[in-house]
Amino acid sequence: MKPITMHTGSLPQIPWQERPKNCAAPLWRYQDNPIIFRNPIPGVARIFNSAVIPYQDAFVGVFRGEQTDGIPFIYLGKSRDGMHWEFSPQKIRFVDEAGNPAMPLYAYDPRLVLVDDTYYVIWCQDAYGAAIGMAKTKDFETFVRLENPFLPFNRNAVLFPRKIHGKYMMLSRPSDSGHTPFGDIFLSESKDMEYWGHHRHVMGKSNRWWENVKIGGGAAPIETSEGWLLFYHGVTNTCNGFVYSIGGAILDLDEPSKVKYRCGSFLLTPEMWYEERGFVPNVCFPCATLQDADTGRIAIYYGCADSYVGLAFTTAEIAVDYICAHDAAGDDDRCDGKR
Ligand code: BMA
Repeated sequence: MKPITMHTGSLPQIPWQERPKNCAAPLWRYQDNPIIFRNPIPGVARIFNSAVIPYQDAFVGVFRGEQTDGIPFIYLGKSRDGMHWEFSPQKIRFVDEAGNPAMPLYAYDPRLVLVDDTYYVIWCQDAYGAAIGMAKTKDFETFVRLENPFLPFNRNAVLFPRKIHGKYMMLSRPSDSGHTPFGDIFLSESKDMEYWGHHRHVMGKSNRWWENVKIGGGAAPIETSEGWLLFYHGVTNTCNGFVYSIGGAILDLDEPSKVKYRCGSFLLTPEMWYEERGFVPNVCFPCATLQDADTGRIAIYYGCADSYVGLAFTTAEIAVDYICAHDAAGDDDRCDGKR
């Protein structure tokens, strides 16, 4: 195995379970999945596609809560161990810079990323069609809205955890306003977290069955000695609808629009009851990771069948080795994505 290091902090309390004996897969599921079931709080039918982060010796998270009226919003959760969660009964109240309410019409698929000393929440919302919303917080009590970074239609915006060459970096997936039947991952940069430009193509759908319809960024990229380790989702179509699998790629550290390695095989695909059965069957949708640089451990949080939250594990070595060993990156992936 290559000596892969993660340029992230120590997290000795990371949720963890050893790889089962005889497991050849690069990701293995937590044996007590799902960690969040249906009807988690009054008025919320399902929590899934959610993101967590370490905070003050414990964990916090932003959770997609599908209300009983069918409208998704984001709820705050707290946990001591990253597996058992308590949710605020009220949706997160976003405000503007003056402290006035600034709620989106709806909000779903949140990501949560710490850059410098500020936590950013990025989600999908309505802005005359599906688009990206953003807010910042330092204390998980006050959430201040930022300008929407991109024009509609767009989904799956994922912020990098540090600036590169002095610029904030964000992945996104231009789309349509429905159940988008296409989609590639793009990279945009910003000097101030307000104006985004220098858009680059990172990678597109492929001719491999599990990601031949569309792809989208998942968890915030993890900085490793080999490059930015990205867990993303890849989608195929069947006579019974879309199937969402988890894929993996490694992006160039200095120029992340260049893909160094891209795994030709999925890392995880729906096969457990909570992934195959639910409100939308056959969905594994990664939105966050936790990682411990000391041990190389990675815990991946993923939405299951638009109904539950699941946890899967890997290590930096196992994930990077698997992606490199099954590399299928083409010229279109390796180039800088500028045309
Ligand atoms: C996508 C998003 C996700 C969802 C997935 C499967 O378009 O809306 O939130 O998990 O579809 O339904």
